[in-house]
Amino acid sequence: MRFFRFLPLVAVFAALPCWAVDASDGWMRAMPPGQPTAAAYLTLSNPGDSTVALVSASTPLAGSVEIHRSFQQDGMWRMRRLTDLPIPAGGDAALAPGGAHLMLFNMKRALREGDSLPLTLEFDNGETVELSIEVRAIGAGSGHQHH
Ligand SMILES: [Cu+2]
Repeated sequence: MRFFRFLPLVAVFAALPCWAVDASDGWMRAMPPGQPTAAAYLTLSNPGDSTVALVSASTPLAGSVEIHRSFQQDGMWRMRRLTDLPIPAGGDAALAPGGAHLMLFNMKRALREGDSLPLTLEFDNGETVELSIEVRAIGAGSGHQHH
C-alpha cells in the first residue's frame, strides 16, 4: 500500500500555483532591405506575488538585443537603454511602439511579413521564456520607427 502514502505529497505539488512569467502577442515590423536594426514588441504577464524583471533577451537572428524605452524630449523621439524591465506582481508590462521595446542590432537578414523571429527572454528570478515574434507589415502599429 505504499502507493497511497505518496498521494498526499502529490496533492501538495499539484496544488502549487504556476507562477511562471508569460510572454504573449510578440510582433515586429517587416524590415526594409539593408536595415540593420529592428524593434520587437510583446506583453509580459507576471502572475506571481513579487516583482520579476526582464534582464536580457536574445535571438539567433540578431547580433545583440537590448531593452530600450522611447520617450519624447524637446519634441524629439529618443530612446534610452534599460538595464531591466520590471513586471509588477500580478500585473503586466507592455512593450509597445512609443514605449519600451526590444532593440535588435546587427540583424542577420531583413525579415519580411509572415516571417517569425525566435526570441529567448531571461528574468532576474532565473526563469527563461521562449517565444516567437510575428513579423507584420512595415506600416503596422503606431509611434516612431526611426532608430
Ligand atoms: Cu530602441
